Amino acid sequence: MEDGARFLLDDQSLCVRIKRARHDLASALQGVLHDAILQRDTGGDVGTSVTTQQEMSRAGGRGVVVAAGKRVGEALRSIEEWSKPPPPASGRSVSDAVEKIRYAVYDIERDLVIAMGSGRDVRWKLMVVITEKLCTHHSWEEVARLALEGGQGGGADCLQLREKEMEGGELVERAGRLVEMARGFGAQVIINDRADVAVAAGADGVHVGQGDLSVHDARKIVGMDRIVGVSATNIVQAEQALRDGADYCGVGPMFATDTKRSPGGRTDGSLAGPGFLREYMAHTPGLPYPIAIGGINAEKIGQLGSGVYGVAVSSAVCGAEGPREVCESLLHQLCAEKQGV
Ligand code: TZP
Ligand code: MG
Repeated sequence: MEDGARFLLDDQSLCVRIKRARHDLASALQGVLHDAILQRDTGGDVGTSVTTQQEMSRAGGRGVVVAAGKRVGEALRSIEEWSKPPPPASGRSVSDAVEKIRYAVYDIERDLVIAMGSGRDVRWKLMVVITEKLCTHHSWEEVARLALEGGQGGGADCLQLREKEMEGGELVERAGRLVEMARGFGAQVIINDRADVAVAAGADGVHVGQGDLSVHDARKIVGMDRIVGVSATNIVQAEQALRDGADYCGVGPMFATDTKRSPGGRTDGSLAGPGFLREYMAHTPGLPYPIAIGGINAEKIGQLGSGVYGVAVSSAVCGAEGPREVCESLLHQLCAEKQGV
């Protein structure tokens, strides 16, 4: 668990809590285990040859940390039981001290597992945000299909369904159709705002904004195996997203856009700009996978610079006469940036 906090998450505060628990345990057992080493007899231990299939493999770093958390809990419980004094019990025992450490470890385990996120691969290059009213030349379904098809280098590897005014029933139905379509292309589907719809439709995850459900609450609904993404407009929000275990961040808005407007008609929030993307990429520790968003089109994508990994685009694809060609151009320029062409 400590290695996970240290090397996978770069999270100093979790490292400190784990180290403290480790030291508290050592002090609680001081004296009790003093001569225990003299009883060691690995060769004569019948338990060493008992193994299970599950312990022979781990699902990545997250699997190691999850298994370690369970193991620590079980080990502490065992120490606690075996160090209980015989009756009549009086005064504080080693067992009481170990129990307190076990409870502290339960909290650490929860915070650590949450901070690790879903562990799903979200390294998308092109997320197309599908909103029906922006689809001016084709139906929303046609736009989604053309975006997924793309050109020679493939198409969108993720679709986000963003329908602010649609009721739950229709949303679930639409999300289900997108999921079915995306599966045929090996692409993923994210639902804007609605964690419940993401689960009901079997989508891959949910995207929340700063004013929506928190990452933690969205995670409670979609579970550890689905993706949770969050918008970040500044570095403070991005650092919070990291602590909350967001799988990716929508980093933006990069450019002025009419797509994200408040009901009053004004553009929401301030412009973050490509400078924020650079700041985000240079941050240590590393922040969640960044998807640049806001006003991105085939003409402007070059202004994002070579640091860009993935982009989310709505109006430039939904409103295009040729959504497929726009996706092709966006992806082509993204790959050219990466290769320094
Ligand atoms: N979040 C930040 S900007 C934005 C969202 C949803 C709008 C993206 O749409 P467009 O049309 O690509 O600017
Ligand atoms: Mg939202």
